[in-house]
Amino acid sequence: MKLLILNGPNLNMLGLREPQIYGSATYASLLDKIKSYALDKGIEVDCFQSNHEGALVDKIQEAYFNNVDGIVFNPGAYTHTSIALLDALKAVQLPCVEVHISDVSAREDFRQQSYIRPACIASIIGHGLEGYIEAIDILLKR
Ligand code: CA2
Repeated sequence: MKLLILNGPNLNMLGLREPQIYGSATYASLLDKIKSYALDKGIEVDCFQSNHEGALVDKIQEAYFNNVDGIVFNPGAYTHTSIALLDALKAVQLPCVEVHISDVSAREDFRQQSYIRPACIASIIGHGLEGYIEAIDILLKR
C-alpha cells in the first residue's frame, strides 16, 4: 500500500510560530511520526509539502500515474480557496482524507468553507498531529 501525505502552504513552519493554535511539534517531527507509523504498518508513504498551489495539483496528478492508493491531505489555507485542488482530487478519483491540525470549525468564518471536502471520504479536524495517523488508519481500513 502506497500513500501520499500532502501538506500545503506554511505547514513547514509548524512548531516555529503560533504554538497556541498548531502546537509546538515541528514539521520534521510530524514526518518522523508518520514515517515510523507507516513502517510499523508496512506501508509506503511519500510525504510532500509545498507553498504553491500548482505544485500540489502536480503532486495529486503524479499520485494517479504512480498508482498511489490514497491521499492524506492538509491543504492549509488553500482549503478555503482552491477549486483547482478540488478539481485535481475529482480528476484522479483517489480516496482522500482531509486533515486539519486546528479545529477550523471554531475559528474565523473564512475557515468554515472547505472546497476540497466534497472530494474527500472523511475529514479529521482539530485532532492535532494525531489527525494524520487517524487519516492513515481510515485509508488502511478501506
Ligand atoms: O489547522 C490546519 O491544519 C490548517 O489547515 C492550517 C492552515 C490554515 O490556513 C487552515 O485554516 C487550517 C495554516 C497552516 C499554517 O501553519 C502555520 C504553522 C506555524 C506557524 C504559522 C502557520
